[in-house]
Amino acid sequence: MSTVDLEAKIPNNVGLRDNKRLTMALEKWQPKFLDWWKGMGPTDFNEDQVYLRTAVGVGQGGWAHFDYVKMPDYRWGIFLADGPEDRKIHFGDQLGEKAWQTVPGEFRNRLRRLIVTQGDTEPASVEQQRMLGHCCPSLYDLRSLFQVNVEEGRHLWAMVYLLHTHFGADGREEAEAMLDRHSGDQDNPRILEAFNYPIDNWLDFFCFTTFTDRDGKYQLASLAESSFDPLARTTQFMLTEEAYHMQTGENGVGRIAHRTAELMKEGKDPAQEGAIPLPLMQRYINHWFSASMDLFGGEDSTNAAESFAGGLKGRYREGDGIYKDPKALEQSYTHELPTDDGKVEEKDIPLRRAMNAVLLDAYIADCKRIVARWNRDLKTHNCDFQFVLPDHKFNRHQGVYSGFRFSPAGEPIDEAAWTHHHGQWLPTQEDRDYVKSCMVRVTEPGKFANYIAPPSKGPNDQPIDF
Ligand code: BYC
Repeated sequence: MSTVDLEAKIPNNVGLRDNKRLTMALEKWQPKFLDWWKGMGPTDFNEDQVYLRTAVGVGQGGWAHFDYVKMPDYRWGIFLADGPEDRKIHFGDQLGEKAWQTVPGEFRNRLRRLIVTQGDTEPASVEQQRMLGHCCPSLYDLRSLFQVNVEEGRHLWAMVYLLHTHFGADGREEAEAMLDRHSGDQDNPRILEAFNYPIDNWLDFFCFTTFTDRDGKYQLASLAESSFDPLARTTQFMLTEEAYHMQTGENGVGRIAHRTAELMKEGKDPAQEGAIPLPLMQRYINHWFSASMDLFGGEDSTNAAESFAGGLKGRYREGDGIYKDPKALEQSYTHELPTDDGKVEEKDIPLRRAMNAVLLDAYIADCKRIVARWNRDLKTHNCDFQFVLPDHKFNRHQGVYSGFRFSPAGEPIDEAAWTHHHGQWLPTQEDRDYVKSCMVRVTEPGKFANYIAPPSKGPNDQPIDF
């Protein structure tokens, strides 16, 4: 197992102590990162002591440590998961060859683009969530928010490490640019669309961490298969932290729905109690799920084909040997394609070109399991309402369905039908105003805003009023 240097200014298991040039470059970037955090992160809470988990190692058990820390003093470290010395490439054109420890020239631009795109989402999400602390439904949730935020900061460090180590001067420039772009900025926005959408309230936050962080899981998992070993090992370790973010989302949406169902069971109208009606929640689910599907890119993509062929990005769990053809040259993928006369027809494309769609399918199946769990809980309250994930064609802005209109059930519709109905399918201004009115700030230990049920336990197995 690699040694973790926890005493270093930048905790790491990548041997920074022995690489003075890299250490100097990263130590030059560090104050810029801190300035960004202080300006664009959860700024008003920088003097507070927060009970946070910090990564301190890469072993299976005991990889993290909990303690009180002021967020700007959080020890953002660089960690690579351990891996075999003689790892082999297990998919794509170079199947069976040795995994690369340095970037092959022919893939330099493509790899840099993937790393920059991944890295850009991390600070973007912190920026999107920066005001939520002011209207936290409980101290428990406030802590969770900050946990997610500092770990997204660490994920940025992980990508910056790769850029500084393997991409020379342009890598350093890209690392700076990630602090210059800002979520929602008119002139210099974040790269991917969903990372420019506002997260104004905790329902947005929990839907985002359920659906958008879960895109993160699938993208990181596909990069964790990469033939570029440092990228594979970096993203593998990021996945360890990512699980908590998705749990925060799933539990958060579940707790809001639970509270609404509880009130309904008592014969109360959630809208009169400062709680969130289930149809309104459904519209937020529709919004964040469809926005997150866009993050997979186009379903028919030459970029995806080339990334797969080059061994840069694999399928979900590619290394587990679950796919028949690790070169993906023999099969095709059947798409539903919209036609100009308002219908949908099936078309086969070579599997490699459908790699984004294949990853998206795995993601959708995962999201369905989450929704089924929420629905089971609603049933325990004798609630008839059930959440439904919209069809993959609904409300898409990227890929083969963008520019076409579909209902949540996946039926092609015309513009007039869309205009007439979309207020029933996606959050309206009235919904946003109502949700905003529910966002009361609660900071007494063990107390929760009326729209959300308490969790089953506190952080790190502490009591709920911790
Ligand atoms: N918005 O060939 P196409 C996370 C661009 S989330 C704007 O169809 P491709 C996290 C695309 O860049 C995970 N632009 O798709 C979650 C391309 O532009 P160029 C983040 C978009 O390239 C929560 C053009 O359209 N990680 O970690 O195969 C909190 C044609 O693209 C969008 C990654 O994304 C969009 N939605 O796939 C914190 C992994 N979609 O290059 C963190 C790295 C596509 O022609 N990124 N475009 O100028 C990738 O693997 C790929 O870049 C994508 C796109 C999957 C995003």
